[in-house]
Amino acid sequence: SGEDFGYDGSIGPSYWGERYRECAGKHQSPININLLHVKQVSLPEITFIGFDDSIDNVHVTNNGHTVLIEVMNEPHPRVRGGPLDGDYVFSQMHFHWGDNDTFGSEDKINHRSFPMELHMVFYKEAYKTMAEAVKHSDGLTVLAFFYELDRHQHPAYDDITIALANVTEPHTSVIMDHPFSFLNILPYDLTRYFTYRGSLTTPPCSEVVIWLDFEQPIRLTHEQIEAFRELRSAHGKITHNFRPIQPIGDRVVFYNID
Ligand code: 1SD
Ligand code: ZN
Repeated sequence: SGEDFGYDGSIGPSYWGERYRECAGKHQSPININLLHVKQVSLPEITFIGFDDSIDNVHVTNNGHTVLIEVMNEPHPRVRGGPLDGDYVFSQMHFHWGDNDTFGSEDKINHRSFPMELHMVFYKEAYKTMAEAVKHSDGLTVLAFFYELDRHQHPAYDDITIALANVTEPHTSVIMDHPFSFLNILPYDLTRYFTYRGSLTTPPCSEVVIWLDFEQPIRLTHEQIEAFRELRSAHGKITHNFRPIQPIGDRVVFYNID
């Protein structure tokens, strides 16, 4: 169908540029981060607002490409500081994964893939809406977190796993049974991250994203990651939903450490 994109065959990433001009742009995401080429910086501290709140009425949706976690109640969590100018308001979070645990992340570090990646998407408050923000080069920030394997279950992910089992069919949605806290699902160290200018990793691939890739991975078991691979699109199981890396071109990746 007309608006559709996918990760395989004639609707796969190498064809996105034909229908969506920006997907063939020069500042696309994801990228490989080469640690030999990053520029070390010490940016202002990031402030995470509402990340430790207990949030009710959180919706979990299978949109046919990934699983989206959305906050219905106001005020939404927000971020400021680091490389950001002004406040950015939470829009949604979602995940990218691969067929098995050896790949699935979008960005890579020294060509290393991680089995899964979390994207927390925020729009710049000054632009008022997501629709307006995506028209500006500093319109969005995405906080990206990598996953790695652990033998111990991460208890904060139990509620997500339960929700996943109830949204295996595309275009289905559930409300989480328990309050949800952003901080609980994130790694401990939020001070070390890479940041660069890039794009949405899905069509229309708009070059409007200030990416922040946190260095410390989140640790889940193989079984916890498997739960994501049970989700279905209109074409069958969503076994993988990551875009391959794109040329870095003239861009610089900054590495923030205190
Ligand atoms: O893939 C998501 C897409 O679903 C949508 O959330 C978009 C923001 O409107 O962002 C991309 S991504 O670049 O965060 N992968
Ligand atoms: Zn994403």
